[in-house]
Amino acid sequence: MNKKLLILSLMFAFLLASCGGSGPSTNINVTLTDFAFTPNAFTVPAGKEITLTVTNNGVVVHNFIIMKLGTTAGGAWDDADQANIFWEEKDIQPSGNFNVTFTAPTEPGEYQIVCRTQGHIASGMVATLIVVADE
Ligand SMILES: [Cu+2]
Repeated sequence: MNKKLLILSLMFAFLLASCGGSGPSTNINVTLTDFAFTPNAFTVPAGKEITLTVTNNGVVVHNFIIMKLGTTAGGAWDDADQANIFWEEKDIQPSGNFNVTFTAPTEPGEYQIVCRTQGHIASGMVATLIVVADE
């Protein structure tokens, strides 16, 4: 009985350890749906090459746009937001699944990620890129 309990608590501790780590990664895996990024926060090391793996499980075209530090696209995408793009992967087709790389911002901070297709920001297609100093 005690042994079983010990094994169970060891398994639980292992589960916690394997799920809990949300340290910076140079890999981002994101699933796009109508209308969300899943997950909706990514932590990456500053200035490193990041591999973005995108799956669009929605039925419409989506975008993955990282805004410059200190800017957001607000409630809806408009032409003025164009100047505030740090990096973007545009026109991601439904059922698309691919990898692309980009260089993470060198300045630590929280960067907004949005989908600029009309109405998608308002529908919730917003995420956060958390850039941390590379140690
Ligand atoms: Cu979208």
